[in-house]
Amino acid sequence: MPFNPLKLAALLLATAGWLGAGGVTVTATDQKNEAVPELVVWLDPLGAPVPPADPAELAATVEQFNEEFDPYTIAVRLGTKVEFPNRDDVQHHVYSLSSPARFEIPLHGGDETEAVVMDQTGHVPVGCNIHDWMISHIIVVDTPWFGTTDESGRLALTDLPAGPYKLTAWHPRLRKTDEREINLVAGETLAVPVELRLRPDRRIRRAPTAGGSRY
Ligand SMILES: [Cu+2]
Repeated sequence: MPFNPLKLAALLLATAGWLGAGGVTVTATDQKNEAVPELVVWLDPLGAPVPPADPAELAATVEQFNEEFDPYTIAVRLGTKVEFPNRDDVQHHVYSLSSPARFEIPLHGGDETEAVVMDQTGHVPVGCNIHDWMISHIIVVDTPWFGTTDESGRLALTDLPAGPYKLTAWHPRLRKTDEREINLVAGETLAVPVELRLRPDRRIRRAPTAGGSRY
């Protein structure tokens, strides 16, 4: 039989489709049917191993700017080195008393940076000893598939192997994580509406001189 490159290409495409990737789009709303931004979402494969991490991807940044942390919520993979650059000219004293990561780092400003490696999964709330209103939440997960919802409450994750997953959603105003099982089909994007009951926002408002609140 003569070699037919077109047939080979078709076969490869079919194989890729069979083994191929699916996606998920999360849309998060609260009890007032308003979009929920800054929701941390991650997918753990059920019955399949997670692919090993690329060391180059194990990096994240939580900066201090205008006397706030940015971002407010972030998911990182286990083993990620989180850098804390101080973009302000004032001093910050970044700390966490959490069990996955305990640290305390004085940062004098002018882009001074220190880093902490997140080597345990879980919730790492981060504060500043000097500015009580400053808070950030780092969620350390053992999967490469995670993110946070945008201003419209949406998050799209693509290129996941087809199969079953546990989808977990976390937000500082949730009483407990929201968990559900989903099944991803190759070549399809699954729409997952996530309806949440959020507690009132009890965050201490930031200094009036430093601009508006996020909520
Ligand atoms: Cu501070």
